[in-house]
Amino acid sequence: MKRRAFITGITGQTGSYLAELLLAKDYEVFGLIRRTSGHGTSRIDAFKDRLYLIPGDLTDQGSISRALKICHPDEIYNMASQSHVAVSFEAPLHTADVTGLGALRLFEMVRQVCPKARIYQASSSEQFGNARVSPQTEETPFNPVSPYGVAKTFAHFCAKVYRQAYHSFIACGIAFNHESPRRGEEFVTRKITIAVAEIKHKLRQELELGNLDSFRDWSHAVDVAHGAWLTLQHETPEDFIFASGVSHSVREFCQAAFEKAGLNYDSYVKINDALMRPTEVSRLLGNSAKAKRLLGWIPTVSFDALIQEMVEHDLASVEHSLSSSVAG
Ligand code: NDP
Ligand code: GDR
Repeated sequence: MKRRAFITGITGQTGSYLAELLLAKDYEVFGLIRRTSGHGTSRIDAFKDRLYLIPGDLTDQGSISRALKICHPDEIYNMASQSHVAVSFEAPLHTADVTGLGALRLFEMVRQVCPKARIYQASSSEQFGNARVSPQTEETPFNPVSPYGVAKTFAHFCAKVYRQAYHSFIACGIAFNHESPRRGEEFVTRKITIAVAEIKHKLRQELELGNLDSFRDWSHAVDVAHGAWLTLQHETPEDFIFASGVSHSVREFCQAAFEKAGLNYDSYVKINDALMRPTEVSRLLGNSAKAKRLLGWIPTVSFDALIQEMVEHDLASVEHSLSSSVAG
């Protein structure tokens, strides 16, 4: 019998890559999908006919329970969240409800409906906040500085409590920033690569950014999706760091992305103070030694190759829309 996986956040960046990976491994893939007024499935449209999509929402406990009863999963990947850190300052209660309580609702419904299922919880390097230790490992204390970071830390500790109290199989992947051509357009890397493509084609003249001097440890979302799957194949539910082990500033990302298109970022980037956050995580660097040792996880895409792929993708999509508008 085929293994069954249930993915929350299947329409998001990492959930969509994970769905493809699981289909390639011959799983039956179910996904929780929430109702929106628009067409929110662009990342999974190419393989949507091979998925089973169940309407629901992490804020609606009944819909989670219903979905679990429909799909009887062996593995559950909780990728859904209000995942934008800056937005979490504007909508802290919503963020707590989806990202924090939403995870707990899922853990509790799984305990009641299908207690043998294995759960992957998408934890985040934002939980470290301004960590006092570098690089960060699974043992580094959490010190979150945003409503998003607090909500993810709440979910992470709930996972731990359910493991201890009920022997639930809930494993947490503490992922550092991961990007791709499917990254949401409001995150800094994608905002930059789209701007590079539009500036190159003279559709605009500048890019407004906030803090250029924060450092992030960037990987490819495909590698993190692979790490999530490996996490649930391990015999015991544990925490694993998924990171590249190299940290770069937003400025360095910007410089490299503009250079890929033969441009100098300094001529186009303007600082807008309104894009600064009330509190900022200034530097993150992850140590994935445990994931490498116990799971055999290896990040396959370098910082440079990631930027190259994103810039090429966004240049191609601008060129495509320009040629369609000429043809039309
Ligand atoms: P995205 O923001 O791209 O995707 C978020 C997903 O959650 C979307 O499918 C979205 O659905 C869904 N979602 C949002 N609110 C709800 C809700 N109330 N009920 C059900 N589904 C909901 O995130 P990523 O794919 O980049 O990240 C995946 C997970 O990993 C997230 O939990 C994120 O917080 C975490 N994470 C991400 C990192 C990164 O760098 N990308 C690093 C560390 C952790 P819709 O399409 O309808 O909006
Ligand atoms: P982050 O990612 O907050 O690390 O959270 P984001 O890309 O939003 O910001 C990275 C850094 O860039 C700075 N920055 C800007 N950010 C955005 N979004 N827009 C701007 O215009 C801008 N200018 C500068 C930010 O201040 C920050 O320092 C991501 C999310 O995917 C989370 O869900 C995930 O948990 C963490 O990564 C790990």
